[in-house]
Amino acid sequence: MVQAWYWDGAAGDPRRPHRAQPSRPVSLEQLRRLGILYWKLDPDKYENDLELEKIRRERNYSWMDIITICEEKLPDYEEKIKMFYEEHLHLDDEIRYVLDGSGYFDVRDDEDRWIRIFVEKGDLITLPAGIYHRFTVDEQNYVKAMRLFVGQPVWTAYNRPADHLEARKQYLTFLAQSA
Ligand code: KMT
Ligand code: NI
Repeated sequence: MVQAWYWDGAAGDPRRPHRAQPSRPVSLEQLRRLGILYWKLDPDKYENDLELEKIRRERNYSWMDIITICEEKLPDYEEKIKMFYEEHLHLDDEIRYVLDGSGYFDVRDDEDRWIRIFVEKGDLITLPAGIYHRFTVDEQNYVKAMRLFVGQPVWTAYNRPADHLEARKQYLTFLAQSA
């Protein structure tokens, strides 16, 4: 089960859990209302997994690669880590399947509060186009993830504010309807 909670808003190392106190957990149902999709899969058989193939076929997640985020393996590590944690949106869904390690996706809820989603080995998560979000590794400093994409990937991140973009407007329309 995916673990998610409201972020505490405290300064300091983003790699720490930053759980609001008292804790305010967030359910899968709440995440779904924000347009976030989640599956739990067996990451040890990702190269030959019918369940994964089915999801990819049904949702047209045709493109994929694998990224390893750790200081030794990722070129320009510090710079990329900083970019991942800048609040931004994309024109397309951000789809990640965690094969090893773990980290945090922070997403804005419908009242602009940060929800922190802990993703670990076996978690496949889709953040909808137009949602403001950011990512950080946790204190393990290590995550290996499959990046999936509908068609040819476009990695452009639009840092906030990006409210003029059509993807943002469409997402806000979606939010209003799903409330
Ligand atoms: C991104 O775009 O934020 C990343 O690829 C990092 C997260 S991968 C679990
Ligand atoms: Ni992103």
